[in-house]
Amino acid sequence: MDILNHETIVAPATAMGEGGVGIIRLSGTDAEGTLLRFFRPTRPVSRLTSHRLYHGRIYTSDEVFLDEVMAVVMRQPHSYTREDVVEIHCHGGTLVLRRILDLLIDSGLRLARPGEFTLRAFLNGRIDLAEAEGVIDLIRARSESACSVALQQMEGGLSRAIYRFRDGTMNLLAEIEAQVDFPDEDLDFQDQERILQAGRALMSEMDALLATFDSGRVLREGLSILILGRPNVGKSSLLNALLGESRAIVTTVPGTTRDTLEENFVLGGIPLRIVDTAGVRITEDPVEAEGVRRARARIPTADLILLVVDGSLALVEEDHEVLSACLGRNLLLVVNKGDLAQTPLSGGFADLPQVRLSAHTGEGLDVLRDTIVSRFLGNSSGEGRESILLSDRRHREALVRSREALGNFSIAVERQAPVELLSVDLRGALQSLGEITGETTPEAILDVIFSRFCIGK
Ligand SMILES: Nc1nc2c(ncn2[C@@H]2O[C@H](COP(=O)(O)OP(=O)(O)OP(=O)(O)O)[C@@H](O)[C@H]2O)c(=O)[nH]1
Ligand SMILES: [Mg+2]
Repeated sequence: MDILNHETIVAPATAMGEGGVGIIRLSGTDAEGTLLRFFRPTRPVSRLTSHRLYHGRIYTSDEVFLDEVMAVVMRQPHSYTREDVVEIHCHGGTLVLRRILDLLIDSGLRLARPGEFTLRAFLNGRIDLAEAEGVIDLIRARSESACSVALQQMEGGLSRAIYRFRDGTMNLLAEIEAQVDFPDEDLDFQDQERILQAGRALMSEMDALLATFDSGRVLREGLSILILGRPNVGKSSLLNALLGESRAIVTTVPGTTRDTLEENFVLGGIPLRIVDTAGVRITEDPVEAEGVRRARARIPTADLILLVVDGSLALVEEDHEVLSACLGRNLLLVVNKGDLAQTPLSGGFADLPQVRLSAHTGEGLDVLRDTIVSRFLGNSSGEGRESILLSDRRHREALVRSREALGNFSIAVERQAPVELLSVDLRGALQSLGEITGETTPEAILDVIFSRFCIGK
């Protein structure tokens, strides 16, 4: 990506499809001039006032009428990109949008790349990188809690924490560098203690933020849950009970489910993808065998496996086979059919973490829901969360590196290493923190981050 280009860009800002209104957005020095070439305000004015919506019509240079629209100019720096931005609010039809877009591109504007408006907002210093990433997370969010996490980040919550770490590290660096002027003197004992204490305080704040990553990741990325078990134990019934609708076919015939079946829903603020599978058994039927293969293939990537058994029957060889296929994975035993007389669990099953329920009556489902949520979020559910969470792997890695550099710094201070060496670790810590907020992020990584955005954002 040519990161410092000043071309004026254009893109649809709303999804291309049918809708009440479709918005086309322009950004750059030619944005207003281009609008004025094709837009005729209903009430002629000598100059458009910034941030005011004008009613009018769009005509091509050959006087072809394209649409009745509302248009607004937002002059820099008070705009999303900090450049001159124009929005044309058209009727929301694919062809209407396409014809106006083509007109603007033919007149010399360039179609924006994914995320290019937000990239410009970042490059022009209106938002930092973590805030820009919050924007895309907000658009992609699949649960209320994921929305809250993204909003926090977009509004600078995470950035403020990172800037606090940066300021703390810079203060340490200033102290150390003041010593460089007196190279023959070591840090005296009092200086050393004070610096160590400040370093420790900083590291424990970092640790506290790092500790939020597991919850943050789960809320942002969601979880994949696999329902596994031998035929007829009630896997599809469990899926239906969790969804509250009759999604999967349930019959008394073992081997009913042939393929994997996926559904999304939200539990305690966590976006979940839950997968029902074919009952695991050895079978001659090629369709069912393929289903079993697909079920097994999901085991390595599931965040949680719900291993379902029929509590009314003694366990059989097939149940043990399923268990051994998911050993070492995050596993929860679901003992189903609790409405029938129960048979005690045997073998290794009795010791597994388990929930007893009835997919028929719904008894025990709440316990299952709570167990799933608390396994991933601890006791606090994701709903109504206000505190700042670290949710992005890239941010976490950078913060871990920064924390390590501070750890090395503390050790070096304790060992009374030469002051010149101490500043190396501190600079490393600052470099890593800057990668989160974008000051020191390599261009190639910026490319990857912004290419995840949609066009027009
Ligand atoms: N009594 C009772 N019967 C249940 C319960 N859950 C499921 N069943 C019955 O068990 C049979 C099998 O249920 P399914 O949900 O199709 O089982 P499955 O594990 O998906 O079976 P396959 O798709 O063949 O692997 C059906 O007759 C269900 O009505 C329950 O909680 N109590
Ligand atoms: Mg089934």
